[in-house]
Amino acid sequence: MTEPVLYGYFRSTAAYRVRIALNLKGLSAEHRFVHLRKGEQTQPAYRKINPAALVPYWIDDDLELAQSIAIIEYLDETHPAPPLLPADAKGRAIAREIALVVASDIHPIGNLRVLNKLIEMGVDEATRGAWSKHWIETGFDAIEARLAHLPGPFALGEQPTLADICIVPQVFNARRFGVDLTPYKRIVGIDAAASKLDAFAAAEPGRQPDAE
Ligand SMILES: N[C@@H](CCC(=O)N[C@@H](CS)C(=O)NCC(=O)O)C(=O)O
Repeated sequence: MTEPVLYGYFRSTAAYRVRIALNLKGLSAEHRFVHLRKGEQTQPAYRKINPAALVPYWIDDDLELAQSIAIIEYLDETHPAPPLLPADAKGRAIAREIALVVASDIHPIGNLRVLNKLIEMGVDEATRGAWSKHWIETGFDAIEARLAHLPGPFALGEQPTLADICIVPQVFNARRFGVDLTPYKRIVGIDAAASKLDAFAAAEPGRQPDAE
């Protein structure tokens, strides 16, 4: 079996999720970098690989796959230990609920192509920043309320799950946009607990070979 390939970018929070999952599983991949700020994702060479012009993109002997959540669940099913979802149906549903607040409700609205479109439409930098902050806070409000009823230190207890894999990169992004994290005690607690694990720490954007 040849080594799988993961296309990513150091600051891509969606690729960051997949890096954490790989590390938690102890799996390796060849990391190839797509410079999103330079627009390499929209160039023909990359569009030929992933016509959606986004990272992450996964290639192994059996499958080519876009969408971080699909990639992570595929890794979890093909390499079950340690599990990235709780053993019970209720726990799995809640982990997915939290992951989807990040991946479906927060992330797409602040994605680079959306912000680039706002620039094209004449929206100034301060307004774009306020836009991103607003949607991060809206999503974090929902997650923090949900977490209030769940045991820590991670979203669903002692072991990190898909929920934490999505929360931690979004916290990184929230800090970049200057979101005040004071109201999000559980979210900040998850980030602190995760930073103590090598799997999360090694996936941090600043530690990637393409970091700038
Ligand atoms: N829902 C997708 C989102 C992928 C995505 O939007 N990735 C961003 C980086 S985090 C990207 O490639 N952006 C390039 C652009 O917006 O042009 C996933 O979870 O994989």
